[in-house]
Amino acid sequence: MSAIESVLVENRVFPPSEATVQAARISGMPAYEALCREAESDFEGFWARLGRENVQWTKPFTQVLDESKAPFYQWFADGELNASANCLDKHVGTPVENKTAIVFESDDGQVTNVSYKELLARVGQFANALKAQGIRKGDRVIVYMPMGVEGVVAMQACARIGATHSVVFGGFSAKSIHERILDAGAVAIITANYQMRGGKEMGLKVIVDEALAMGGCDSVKSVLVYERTATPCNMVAGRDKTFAEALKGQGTECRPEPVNAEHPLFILYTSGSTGKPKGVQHSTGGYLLWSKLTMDWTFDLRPEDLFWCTADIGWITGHSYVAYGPLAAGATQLIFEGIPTFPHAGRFWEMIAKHKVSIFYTAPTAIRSLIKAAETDAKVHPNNWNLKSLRILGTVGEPINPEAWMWYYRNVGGERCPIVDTFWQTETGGHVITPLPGATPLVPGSCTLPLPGIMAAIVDETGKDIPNGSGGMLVIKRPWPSMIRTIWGDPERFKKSYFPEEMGGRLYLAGDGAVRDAKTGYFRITGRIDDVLNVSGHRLGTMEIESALVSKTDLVAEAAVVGRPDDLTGEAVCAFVVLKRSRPTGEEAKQIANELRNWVAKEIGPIAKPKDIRFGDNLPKTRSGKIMRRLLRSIAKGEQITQDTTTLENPGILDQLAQTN
Ligand code: 6R9
Repeated sequence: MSAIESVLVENRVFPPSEATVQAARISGMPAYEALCREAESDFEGFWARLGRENVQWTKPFTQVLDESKAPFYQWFADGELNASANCLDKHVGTPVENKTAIVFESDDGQVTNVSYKELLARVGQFANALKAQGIRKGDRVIVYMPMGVEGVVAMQACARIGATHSVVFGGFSAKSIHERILDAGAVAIITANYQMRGGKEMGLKVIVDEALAMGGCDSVKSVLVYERTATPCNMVAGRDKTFAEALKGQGTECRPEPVNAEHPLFILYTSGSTGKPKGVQHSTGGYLLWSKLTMDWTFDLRPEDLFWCTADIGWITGHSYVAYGPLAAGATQLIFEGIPTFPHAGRFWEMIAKHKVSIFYTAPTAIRSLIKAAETDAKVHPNNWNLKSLRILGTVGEPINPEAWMWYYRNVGGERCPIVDTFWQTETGGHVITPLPGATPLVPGSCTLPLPGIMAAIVDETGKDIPNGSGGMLVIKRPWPSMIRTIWGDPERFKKSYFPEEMGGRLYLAGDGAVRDAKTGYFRITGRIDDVLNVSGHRLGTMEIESALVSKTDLVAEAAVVGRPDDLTGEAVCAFVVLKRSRPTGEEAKQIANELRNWVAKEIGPIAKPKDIRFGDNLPKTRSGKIMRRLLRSIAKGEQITQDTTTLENPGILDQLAQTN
């Protein structure tokens, strides 16, 4: 049974225990419903109240929502604040000041604690170093860093001086960095000499050098290099400085630069349905409000919690629930440098026990791979560790299949901890549809109900509501503070991608299919409806991988990429390739397939490597020359073709492509 089919027949319900309800911030469904009613009856009043209660403004806002330039919505537009001050300075003089902000565990298991006070000093000093490099409010700075305190310091320091950061995940290639430097017009890059993952030292600076050598990067004036390891790396005189050099002589006090609520806090690139990644631009005020408030609501954060979000700062989850949300909420959080399987696949459980983690937030793909590991090696099963400190579990990034949900619930949460299956996107800035641990009865595989103020719905392609029980497209009908503001440098694409005219131009189109339960109204996400794949919780555009393949011009004539279901990674990348030479078979096909995989890894990053590569003399096309992707999807799944193929230019090609190479 497919994951989606098994979700559709799911009927187990897990209500929160009475004790959990009693102790929760949002206590029981009536409290949730009251908040929803408040948002419905006085939308602006609701958000104004939350904006005042959760954010410190250097200049209070008087406007709440400005729709005059819709769909370019503005929130709290005349207010001023600083995001870093809201994460750090705010706690000075409160009990949080001396509390541990970050417990860092390195790849090799060394632990360092950083208090809020120390973090503030480090961010201040780094902010001064950035200013000394000539970096100013409004400048764009690329951050290409390993997981660790320094990455968070770099992001916070940018925010402190009003520079807009654009974090690039450490697994992305030189080409990807190059694209982002050009698109963002970055003036500086913050990176590390190496990163440590699974006991291996991997070069980061070398990839930055390669990106800068690709040309057109004159905007980049400086590169700051964190020396994560003692191994030297290439340094370019006049351009590159180590952190130690840059920080030398800099004081730890740096006045946070007040910025307008709509000032771009960051740009984060994500895959869309064309070849070019989209620079999702976020605001400061609305974004910060939601990352802080969802810490309180979705994770029901308490002062004594130890919060652990396993996401890398290179993804939106690492922005909202590592770099900003936990700090704004005054939490103590664990940051982990390494990978879940090193030195053994029980590392996560071991770390939860060692640090007494109480809130654990990870991706379904990690859970599935750890289930597999525990099934083959009893020594890494979670039951080898004491996980009693856990109070709340969460998932993010992709639909979780009920089997994995049940395993997580039983074996990690001891049937005691609510699981918050949080649906959201780079574009939404924070959670939008999710259970509340002290209110929502849970159904495995369902992200349940929208957060108060989030007007989620399911509609057809004209924007008309679809009754519960039938599938359609997920939309959000009203703006919300942490929503994407635009695509950096491409407002037209923003409008077309997210507020299509065919639907009236005012509904936010998420790009996911969904269905609501006929009785409960619970949402179930059925997956992307555009050309975006979700592989291990990472978004990949099929067009992006196709462009990477055809850019190997000496070999590839044509390529089409589709997804197919995969037990471990959710979806897997499947590429159909026509070569410029004759179609290879046997060993030779394997060898060329490997060559192409490595090529894609170099062009985009290892996460984009196609799992399957099939070669054909041609691709199935309509007479007008359109590639029939739905047929390719069926072939990729190994299904019998039952669709009508009479409009195909070359029906014979299907048999050839169906043969595995
Ligand atoms: C936060 C994040 C967004 C896409 C989204 C959807 C999928 C995320 C999900 C989920 C089902 C969940 N997705 N959370 N699908 N249930 N709880 O992952 O952002 O990288 O932009 O990906 O991920 O398809 O559209 P991002």
